[in-house]
Amino acid sequence: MKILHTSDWHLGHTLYNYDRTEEQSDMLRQMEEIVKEHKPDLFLLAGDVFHTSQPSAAAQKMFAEALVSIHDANPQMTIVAIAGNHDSSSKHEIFRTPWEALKVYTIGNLSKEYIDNHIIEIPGKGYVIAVPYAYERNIPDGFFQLLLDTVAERNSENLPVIMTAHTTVKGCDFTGHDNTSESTIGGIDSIDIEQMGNGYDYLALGHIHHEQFVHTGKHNVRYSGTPIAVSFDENYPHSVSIIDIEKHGDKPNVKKVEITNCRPLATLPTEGVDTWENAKELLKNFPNNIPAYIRLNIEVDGFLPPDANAVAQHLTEGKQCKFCLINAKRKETIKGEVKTLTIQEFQEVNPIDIARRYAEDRGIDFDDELKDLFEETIKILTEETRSN
Ligand SMILES: [Mn+2]
Repeated sequence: MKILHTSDWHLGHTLYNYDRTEEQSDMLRQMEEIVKEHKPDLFLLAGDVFHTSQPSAAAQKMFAEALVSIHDANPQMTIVAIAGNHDSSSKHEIFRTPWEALKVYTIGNLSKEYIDNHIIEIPGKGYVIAVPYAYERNIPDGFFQLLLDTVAERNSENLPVIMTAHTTVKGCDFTGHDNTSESTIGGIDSIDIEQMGNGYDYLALGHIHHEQFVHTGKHNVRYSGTPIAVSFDENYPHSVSIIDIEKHGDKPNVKKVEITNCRPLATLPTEGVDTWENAKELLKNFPNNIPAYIRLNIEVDGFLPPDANAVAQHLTEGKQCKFCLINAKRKETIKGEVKTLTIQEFQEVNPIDIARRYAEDRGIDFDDELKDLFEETIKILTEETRSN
């Protein structure tokens, strides 16, 4: 069985108000080409199809058309797409029934009563267990194992068993994600890999944007990562994963197929920080004909000139690149703690750290109990913000 594993398309994403339709369409075209060339039996999209739970009509159209094109590129292939934390679980399932006519399975809701909603059999090829993103407390204990056991009972032919989920597993590399702490990322609690049960041959994960294997000693748990960068800090190569598994119990063979971004996210200078004066030079000298998004990493003594953004914007006029932001770090911040933060710095600080600063400023002891209360509050707020 051959599988194409991808995740976190974030369709409809805008980067500093720039529409990314062109790049996302180009990425989808590459996806189609890869399917044509590799002819997988199964195409897995492990969540975060859209960037928001209220995607625009244009973004939804782009997704629907991409699914049809990807299906047409290899009509006998099964497509499974689960909802991620960015997606609306109920909207993800609206067209579940008509899509099935094209062997496309869109799984958005967690269905405890009817677990067959999560099991897709590909006759003669294998089984897919698809669990969309859900709040951890809504996932019954042993749910993954129950699904795996159900499949094990049916799997008389010893076919490969593939599981897909959108979650954070402990011990991952979070490069490129904002506001991360050891235990949560993007408002999702990290879980131990053991909680995902035993009996799958390959576990295709979504949520973490940096492609990686999760260390289990078996090389069969993997994040495919984003096909194109969602943020400037995702400055690593992007790809989809192609997996080959002969039969149940075999070690999967995994390779990456790189995806290129027709408008890459570039940071100037490429490493470290520079002064505002030097950064202006770098921007001025940036080639006219390279389409890119630009972020400037600047070190400042006090504060940046108030017109810095306008100046940077002006320097890119006539060029194909698009100026996005200045990431200004003050020397004191680089060295250590400061009392006042720039808006930029404020946005980058973890909410818990803001709470700690506030408490310390007022002479309140920010102990573990207070920290837990804050984390709980943030969790509730995050859940409430995610509308279905
Ligand atoms: Mn994502």
